[in-house]
Amino acid sequence: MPDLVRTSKFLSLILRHKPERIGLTLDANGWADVDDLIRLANQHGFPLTLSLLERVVAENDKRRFTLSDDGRRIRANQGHSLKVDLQLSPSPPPHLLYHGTASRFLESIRAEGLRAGRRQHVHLSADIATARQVGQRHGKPVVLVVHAARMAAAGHRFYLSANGVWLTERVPVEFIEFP
Ligand code: HQG
Repeated sequence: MPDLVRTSKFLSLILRHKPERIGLTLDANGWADVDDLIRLANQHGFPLTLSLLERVVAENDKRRFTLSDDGRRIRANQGHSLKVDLQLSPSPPPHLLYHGTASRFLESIRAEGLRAGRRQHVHLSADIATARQVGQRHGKPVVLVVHAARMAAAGHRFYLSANGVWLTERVPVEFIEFP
């Protein structure tokens, strides 16, 4: 696996799910100190350098991570299972958004709508192609249409992550259009 991909996967694990794996702590907003991260990663056998980290932030296909303006802190833009407050402001969503899932989940989604599961939010895409790629990770992809503007009118909040993923707490079944 190329270094950048391996580093991106490592950073996703540490900055979204398990910082304790290397003895790191994140602040309430999900930020980690860059020097601590590099030192602890190396202590735990992952060869991380500042230049590798900066390349992952700049070149990552989904722009998964952000460095603070002073370059001293880093966090994941979305996808956390840890309870962190990304301090995103609610944004009015487009009329329609899309959710990529796998066919084997459909029966359960029809019964209970879309749930965040172990993550903090349900992830929605602005375009069908992206949603299809997300669904493909889980099996035979299916793209669901989410009536986002109607949901917002009914009081549901939407957030746009720094890397363009739409987030909401849950999607009740009446707002989902199944293929
Ligand atoms: C499904 C990637 C049964 C849901 C992507 C999904 C995304 C249900 C799976 C980000 C359900 C959760 C997140 C219900 C939802 N019953 N299954 N009621 N409600 N599901 O991985 O959206 O590469 O936690 O459809 O680009 O697939 O990591 O979420 O299939 O933005 O940066 O439960 O991960 O980004 O799977 O993906 P996940 P996701 P990264």
